[in-house]
Amino acid sequence: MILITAALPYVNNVPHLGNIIGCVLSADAFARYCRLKGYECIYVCGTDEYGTATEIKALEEGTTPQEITERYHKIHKEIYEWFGISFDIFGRTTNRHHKEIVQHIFKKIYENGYIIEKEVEQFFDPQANMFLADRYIEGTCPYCGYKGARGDQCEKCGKMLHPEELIEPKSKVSGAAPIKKSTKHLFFDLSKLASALKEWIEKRSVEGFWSENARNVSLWWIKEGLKPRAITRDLKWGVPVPLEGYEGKVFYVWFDAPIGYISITASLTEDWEKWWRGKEVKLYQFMGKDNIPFHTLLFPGMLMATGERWTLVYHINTTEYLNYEGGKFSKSRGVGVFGDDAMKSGIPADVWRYYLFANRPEKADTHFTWDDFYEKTNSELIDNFANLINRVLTFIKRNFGEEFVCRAHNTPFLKEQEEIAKEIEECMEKVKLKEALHKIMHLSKNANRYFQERRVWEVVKEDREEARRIMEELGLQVRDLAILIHPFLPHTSQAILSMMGVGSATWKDMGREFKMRLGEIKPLFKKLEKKEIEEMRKRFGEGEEEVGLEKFDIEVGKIIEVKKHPNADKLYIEKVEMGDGVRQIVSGLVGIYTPAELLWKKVLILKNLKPAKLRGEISEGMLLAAEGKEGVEVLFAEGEVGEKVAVEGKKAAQKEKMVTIGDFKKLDLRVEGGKVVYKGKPLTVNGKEIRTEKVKEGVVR
Ligand code: B3M
Ligand code: ZN
Repeated sequence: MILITAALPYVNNVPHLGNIIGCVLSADAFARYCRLKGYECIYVCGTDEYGTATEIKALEEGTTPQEITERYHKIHKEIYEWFGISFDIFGRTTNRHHKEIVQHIFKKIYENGYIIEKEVEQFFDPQANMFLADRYIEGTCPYCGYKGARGDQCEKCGKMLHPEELIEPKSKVSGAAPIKKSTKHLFFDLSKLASALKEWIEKRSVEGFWSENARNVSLWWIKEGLKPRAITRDLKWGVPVPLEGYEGKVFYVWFDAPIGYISITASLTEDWEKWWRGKEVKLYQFMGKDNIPFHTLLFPGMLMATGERWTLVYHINTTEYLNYEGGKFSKSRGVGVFGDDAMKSGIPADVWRYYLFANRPEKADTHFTWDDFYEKTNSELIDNFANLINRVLTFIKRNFGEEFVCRAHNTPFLKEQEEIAKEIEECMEKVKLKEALHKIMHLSKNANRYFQERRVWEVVKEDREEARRIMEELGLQVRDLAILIHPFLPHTSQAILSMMGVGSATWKDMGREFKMRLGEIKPLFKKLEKKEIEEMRKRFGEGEEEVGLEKFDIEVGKIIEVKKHPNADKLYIEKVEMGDGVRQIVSGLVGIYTPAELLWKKVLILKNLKPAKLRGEISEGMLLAAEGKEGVEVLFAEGEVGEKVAVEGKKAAQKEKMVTIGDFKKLDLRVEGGKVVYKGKPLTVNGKEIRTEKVKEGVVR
């Protein structure tokens, strides 16, 4: 038995192409494959509806969370239907079974001693009479002076913040100044499960063929030490906490959301327990990479802590990000193709599906570009695949009539194709979707070549029986391709089968004799036109301009003086010797480094940053530091003062033009495996890579 889930999308936004391929579409291909194979399986998904984001959105729009969730649930459902996603159920976490199952699981965890209680101080909005999550507090950033900085992060300079650091903090809900108030919360003590989880992950990741990344990320979290996680919130919109003294509090959305998989299954069938508590079930879960720890640690940990028998994830399938024309999708800026746009595009769902699977971000981020979309659709999907179907069926009908029996012949051509079909099956079993699709296209290419090489249009004039035999092989191929392509392009698969008058076909039918009754043969797709693509490109935004390293003047400087800023607790004022003289830099390193740890050190300075006054002191540039889970680490450099950074031996060129913090953020310099990299390539000074000691993965800011 196979239980398939896709991450439950938050209910307060419209999914874009990247969201769609990341979860529901990928899981759909696998679910369709399982059904073709005759496996007993269900595919469960639904909207994730509780939590702060929904409650706040309702407040902002002057409506109720119920209304918001109704509206967005409908939007999601319509989009997925249009794409042909074959859920057995697309439910909601607000279903009538949810509360009971969430509370049951909580009670078990509580009884078994995994819950601790802590009194914490939290910001409270006295006017709206509610506690505030960090990101609902706004104020001025202490680092760059940006006025609309959020309590968790400054959008302008990208620094991680605590609400305490904001200057003149205000509640985003009412505008009132937040006050601190103490409140108690429940924490789920995952640390008690660390060794059980480690043992389970080590075993499960092998039998369930997890990606390297999913396994490593999960084990890394355990190695770093699992900490108790708050599982309650001071909110109204959620599942109530069934414990005395916790009236008015609800469960944190990441506690109740995964249980949504279970409660939505319960909404589908009374027999839900056979899926979630039975022995023979393999659970396949699809999601974006940022959801990994919730599905490999938190959710399995919760289920383990009940001491009851529950189905734990077998195979986890994750995707990286799909970018749009070199930038990010953004509904608010009108950039990128969202589900509702695709519906209105006039381009059929299967064309989108083909492109998304062919470009599925499996091991690294991939990019949606209109040029690539045009190219892949016209040359791969249409010239290769659709064209084969059309020429074979047309040829049969014209030369042999509407009724035609395709027999399996023992030829080298069919042998070779059979081998490829077997490889496709192996890929599908291991959920290697992109590779499987690639092989299907290969199969179709071979068939086109066979048609061409055998010159049937000539053979049919001299040796009708020989021509018939060749067309029987090719007819068989067309039917088999219709089966193989079904998980990816279900509408197209159906269209091919119905042109051949074949009611339905399953995986077992492949390679077997069948009879076709040809009806009207229509082209499967219409080619995309350059003009149409240009219009789409304009309509959906050009994407963001790429910001290259050459715009940034980064060089080695030596700190020759450090003192504390007279009016800011977090800031130092440094004098730095650069290639062209000494300049003053202000940086927020108090509490992270002592002055002695900085003095006389060589560091990297972004020189052509627009000078800014920070609390009255001028800063002529920025001292670069890495920021990651481990904290903040200054990038110390080994080169000579005045030496520029380079990538692959190429030094950044231009100087004159000033850049902003925002430009620098877009550059996306990061730390990967303890090295500073730009687009995956190490940054060097004087031929030496720039390394970090503490921060192994993070961003440079
Ligand atoms: N709603 C996050 C997301 O959509 C979250 C997934 C829940 S899965 C149980 O990425
Ligand atoms: Zn800032």
